[in-house]
Amino acid sequence: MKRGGKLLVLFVVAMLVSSVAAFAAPKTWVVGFSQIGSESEWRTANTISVQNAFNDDPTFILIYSDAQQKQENQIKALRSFIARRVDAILFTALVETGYGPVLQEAKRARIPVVMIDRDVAEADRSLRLTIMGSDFVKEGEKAATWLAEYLKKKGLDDGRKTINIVELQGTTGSAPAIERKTGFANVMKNHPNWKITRSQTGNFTSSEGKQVMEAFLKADRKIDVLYAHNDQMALGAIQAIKEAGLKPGKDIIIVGVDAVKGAFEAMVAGEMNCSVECSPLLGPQAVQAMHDLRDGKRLPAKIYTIEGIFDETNAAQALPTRQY
Ligand code: GYE
Repeated sequence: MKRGGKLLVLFVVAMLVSSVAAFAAPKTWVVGFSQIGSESEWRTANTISVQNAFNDDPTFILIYSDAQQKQENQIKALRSFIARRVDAILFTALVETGYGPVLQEAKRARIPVVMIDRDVAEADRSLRLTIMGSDFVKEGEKAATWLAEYLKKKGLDDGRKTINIVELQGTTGSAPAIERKTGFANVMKNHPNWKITRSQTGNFTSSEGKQVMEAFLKADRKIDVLYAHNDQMALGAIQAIKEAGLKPGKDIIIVGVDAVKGAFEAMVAGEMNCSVECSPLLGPQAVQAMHDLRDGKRLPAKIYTIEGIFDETNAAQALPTRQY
């Protein structure tokens, strides 16, 4: 072949290769992420997990917005994502209700909304595509089931004597607070001698957990068990219990949720008894869901995280391998 002919063939091949590559390369997607704040170790780990996962994938640009525990800030953030015409929205709902209108706006703008961690209420679920995260009802059930076994093992529950339980609830109206309460109550039905003597929100924070526990202890020291909807509140409550001159983990059995490092340390120190795992490391599955969406795949209605449970018997062994 003449030199000119060879060059032409090479040129055509190069054009073909580059157009195939252009066709195969995914379009860069801009994803708006509306996070609720930084109320707990869990939340911090969750934010970092999502940011890292998106940073590691050059085909996505993540716009992060922190609502600082205010629903109106979240609604504003969602509206600004819609105005910027982002390709998709990742959304953690502070509370379950009140987002209907803004979700309608996203739907009208044809921007898919993927929930992460906290879902909206049933009535608004047709306005979002899917939810990825934990089964909070199951977590509440696991906490109560662990308690039943522990009381039995220690010979502390004869089925007749009243077991006085105080409950520190998460943020009022949030999915994990509602469902962790429901899950615990489901198992309590089998234990008519268990009684929730006091139940109040500590907003998922350590400082409010401490304050509310102080108030509980002032009102009445007959407390056998503390069930906290997250470890952060349990850790605050441990301080209050110590300051009241009682031994956390001994005088009062303490069950939390999340399995964050602080809870492991408290369990190893004998000051907390159990923590039900709730993984905040949702970043990789969020990126996966966005890939699937971009590729036109159908997402499942719910993407559950697989989780365990830890107590005094296995906390020390697991602690060195914990990532959050
Ligand atoms: O348990 C708590 C956080 O929504 C599952 O929020 C999350 C909860 C988590 O503040 O620590």
